[in-house]
Amino acid sequence: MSTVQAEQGIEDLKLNGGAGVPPAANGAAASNGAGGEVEAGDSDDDDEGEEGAGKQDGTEGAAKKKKKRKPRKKKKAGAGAGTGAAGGGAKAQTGPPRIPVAQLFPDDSYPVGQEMEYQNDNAYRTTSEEKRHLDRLNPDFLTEYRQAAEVHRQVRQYATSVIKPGMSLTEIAEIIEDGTRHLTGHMGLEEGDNILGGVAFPTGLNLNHCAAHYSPNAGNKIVLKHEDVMKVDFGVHVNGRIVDSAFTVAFDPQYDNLLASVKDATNTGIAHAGPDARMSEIGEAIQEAMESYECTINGTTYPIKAIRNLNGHTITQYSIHGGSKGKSVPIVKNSHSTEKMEEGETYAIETFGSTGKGVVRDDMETSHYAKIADAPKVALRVASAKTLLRSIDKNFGTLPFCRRYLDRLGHDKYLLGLNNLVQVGVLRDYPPLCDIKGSFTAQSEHTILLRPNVKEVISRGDDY
Ligand code: HZT
Ligand code: MN
Ligand code: MN
Repeated sequence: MSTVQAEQGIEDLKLNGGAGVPPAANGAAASNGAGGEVEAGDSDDDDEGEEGAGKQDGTEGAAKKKKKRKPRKKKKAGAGAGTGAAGGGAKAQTGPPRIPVAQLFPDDSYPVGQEMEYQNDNAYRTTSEEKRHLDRLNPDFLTEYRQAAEVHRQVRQYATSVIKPGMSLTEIAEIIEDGTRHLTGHMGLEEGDNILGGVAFPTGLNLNHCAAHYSPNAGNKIVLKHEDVMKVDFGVHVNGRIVDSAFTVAFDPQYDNLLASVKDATNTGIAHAGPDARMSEIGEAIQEAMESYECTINGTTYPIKAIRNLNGHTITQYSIHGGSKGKSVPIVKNSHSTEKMEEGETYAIETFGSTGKGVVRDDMETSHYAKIADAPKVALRVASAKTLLRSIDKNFGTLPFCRRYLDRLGHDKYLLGLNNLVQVGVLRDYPPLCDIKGSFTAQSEHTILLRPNVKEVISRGDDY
């Protein structure tokens, strides 16, 4: 048990307390069922960062001017109302989180995410009887997504409250993963349990110039420092319905604008998403929002660049990247993509900002792996590879996993077998992705559902 857990013991935490409505949730209504919708054209205070990154209408004072590098068009489609998810009436969770959300929300009454009306060409969808009918056909998968999202909110609320300089990355990852296991009710130690629900992919804990896919392996002694900027990216699934959402933690206020830039960029991407939306236009809007910020760190002012080789992505059941026909959501313009979004799809809208080159490359030791869904069946000649693959099939299927999850299942000396599975094309490795040393990166990510008549930001909370 971690020091933090030992010190805190099990005490009641009031979840998502009603008072904590963030600026982004101005005008927010309740989350369950009615309410939560954004009025068409309600761009009031839409999607600005919590630190008051300033509006683009020329009303901001001189004090705020330094925060933005250049003005940008005021947005029309609001990512306006927050959800206040799990607000009034929700029963208390413990700290650390240990009560399955199924117990806290009887009869599958999980909070609805942030529902946003479609805009412009798609405005008809809001009232279309046909679209509203289609929307009623799908209650199971919606309930599963909402349950997974509620677990994500409760776990991140606890994690955010306890993450402090001095904690090891291993401790932080275990807090998040153990919280996810308890709240989904899937501890993942029995055959097949992980497939029913639980941890959807390894917890990414990416420091400073590293943007994605870093998770500690066994023996990792890295300790979080006051001056670190850490991207926390974790996934929760219920019956393969994956909620993929990430935020950035920093203790030094010098990073405030960097953090605000990615929140703004992600909310801009969400606002532009919808059936028939062009990927190229979403990428352009995201980049414009992100690159309107700059950030001064230790006396040097950096433009914030959108990381051009990182993307959002579709999500399908049990597939974090939407399988072989998966689509990418660019975060810069000039992406040659001619693709469009379509009704019924699920997207992870994620954006990354950097003070460095704005490009990532593979760096450091790999922790993340996943089966290649359409991999050819090959005869395995390494005994440990066979054993390992049987276990991967039973415990993860096509969900990504990391070395610590193999350790936890009791595997030992598996590295040769693991590398063999990568080498023969059964597994894909996902090495950490980092910008240049000395740079700082931030990330913001939400999962959204393009329902027939409304888009639902399933992972929205009163935090982000
Ligand atoms: C891969 C492995 C994992 C998907 C994005 C991502 C974390 O960069 C198409 C576009 C978990 C997720 C993924 F273990 N990746 N979201 N959250 N990483 S990705 C990708 O490989 S595939 C982007
Ligand atoms: Mn993610
Ligand atoms: Mn993602």
